[in-house]
Order: sequence, then structure tokens, then C-alpha cells
Amino acid sequence: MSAPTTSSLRFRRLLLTGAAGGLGRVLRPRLKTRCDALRVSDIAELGAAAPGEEVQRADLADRAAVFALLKDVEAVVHLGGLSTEHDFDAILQANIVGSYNVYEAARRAGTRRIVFASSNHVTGFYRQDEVLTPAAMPRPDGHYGLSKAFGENLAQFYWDRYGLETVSLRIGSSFPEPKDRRMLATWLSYDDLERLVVAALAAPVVGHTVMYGMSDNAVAWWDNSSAHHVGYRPQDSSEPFRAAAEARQPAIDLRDPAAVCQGGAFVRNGPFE
Ligand code: NAI
Ligand code: 15L
Repeated sequence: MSAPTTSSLRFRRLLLTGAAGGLGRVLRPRLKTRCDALRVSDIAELGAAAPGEEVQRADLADRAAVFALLKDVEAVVHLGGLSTEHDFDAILQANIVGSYNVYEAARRAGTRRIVFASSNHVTGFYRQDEVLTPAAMPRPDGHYGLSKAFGENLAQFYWDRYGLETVSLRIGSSFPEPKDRRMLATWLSYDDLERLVVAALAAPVVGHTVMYGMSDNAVAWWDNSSAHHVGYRPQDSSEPFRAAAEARQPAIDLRDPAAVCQGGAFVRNGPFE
């Protein structure tokens, strides 16, 4: 049997967690074209199921609910959880216990692969004048970044012990456009996000691969050459937004860690939702 390509990729059942969130709403219709059944889940309201969709609300911290969620699932795009800094107890439930539940349920269900939405905040305390590979030692910039580092370790463990594959995507800043100077380096367009997730699902052999998620930006702090096998080829760039971003933020203060560190404001204990 030949491995799927990004154009022929098709699953029987794919699970999308965090489907009610910003990126979940972007990926929900796009992933639908890649599977017979798209199971969408979130703790929040998800709306009615479209044709070919299964809506299954669940709290990721609820183990029994997550075990039910993974039933007959071939692959998972795991976006669910808290996506900014919070107090540790909240992060513990949604991101740490939540990700453990997803991995353990996936192992029991015989799921083949997970695409895990990690974050650039795993390495947020590196400076903006350092270019990192995914092998750089983690330097999380808060509870949130710590939880994503845990998620990556979980992925490594489930690959080493159980052969469950993961691509951990250290996503930069995936929004309609870069909001400030920092995001000129970290921006990931929604179309490139789709390319990245589809490549991570389609690559024939990944084991546990860690890579950064950014568009083809002129300024970059991350070197993804160790993940060339995933076949992600970004097509967008933040450059057309440069003038607007610089006008919004005319100067940066080099004494401010939030201006100098890759994690931006997260290194100062924010933003909170
Ligand atoms: P979001 O906050 O809009 O979406 C996350 C979703 O997870 C929400 O719909 C929320 O209701 C759900 N959720 C939270 N706690 C839950 C729980 N206990 N059980 C079930 N669902 C729960 O975040 P966004 O921007 O869509 O990000 C998606 C993923 O990508 C997140 O894991 C985030 O950490 C990651 N990421 C996003 C980046 C971005 O630039 N948008 C950058 C780096 C990482
Ligand atoms: C993240 O991990 C967050 O989920 C997102 O909301 C942004 O803050 C992004 O990082 C970023 O670093 O810009």
C-alpha cells in the first residue's frame, strides 16, 4: 500500500479537539474534506453537526468522556485546551491532565497519529537574536509553555513505548494577520496552518517529530530543517503586513524582556484571558 500524499489524504474518522476555538473554526471545514467522518469536540458549544460531522462535547479533563471521544478514531488534531497563560490549577486540568487523557485514550483505541498543537512558548525565554532548531533545550515562559513542553514529552513517551506517532507543532502566532512586530517573525497564516496540519497528517513516517509552525516570513527565529521529511512548504509571508505592524509599534524598548524574548508578553506572566 502506498503512503497518502497531501492531495490523496483521506481518513475514515478524524478527531478535531478544540473545534470551537479560533483555529478549530478555521480547520473544521477544511479537515472535513479529508475524511469520511470528522468528529469535532470542545468543552464549549459547537453548533449543529454538518453532513459528515459528529459533534461530541467533552471536557478534556474528564477521562471517561475522552475515552469515549477516541472510539474508532484513526488520527487526531489536538487543539483543545487553554491557549494562553492561566493559573497552574486551570492549566493542569485542561492541558496536562487533558493531554494525558487524549494520549491514553488514543493508545487504547489504536489511533495511529496525533497532530499536537504545541506552542512557541515552549522556548519563549530564548532571545530574538537566537535561531533555534526544535532540538534546543526547552525554556518555557510560563505555566502554559510548561504544559506544552509536557505535551511534547508525553508524545515522545507514547512513541517510544507504544509506537503512537505525533507531530508536535510549536505554532507561532496564527491569526488573520500579524498584530505587532514580534508576529512578523512568528506569524502563521490560516492557509499555511492548513498546509502544516495536512502535511503532518500525511507524512508517511514521523515517529515523534517536533517542528515550529510559521509562514515563509522574511525574519525567522526557527530553523525547521530537521522536519523537512514532513513536507510542509509554507506559501504565505508576513512581509506585506510589515509597514502596518511597524506603524502600530514605532519603537521597541530593548530593556523590556517582552520586546527581546521570543515569547513576547508571555515572559511577563501574560496575557491572561
Ligand atoms: P482557542 O483558545 O481559541 O481554542 C482552544 C479551544 O479549546 C477552545 O474552544 C476551548 O473551549 C477549548 N478548551 C479549553 N479547555 C478545554 C477543556 N478542558 N476541554 C475541552 N476543550 C477545552 O485557541 P486557538 O488559538 O484556537 O489555539 C488552538 C490550539 O493551538 C491551542 O492548543 C493553542 O495552545 C495552540 N496554539 C495556538 C496558537 C495561535 O496563534 N492561535 C499559537 C500556539 C499554539
Ligand atoms: C500561543 O501559544 C497562543 O495560543 C496564541 O494565542 C498566541 O498568543 C501565540 O502563542 C503567540 O505567541 O503569538
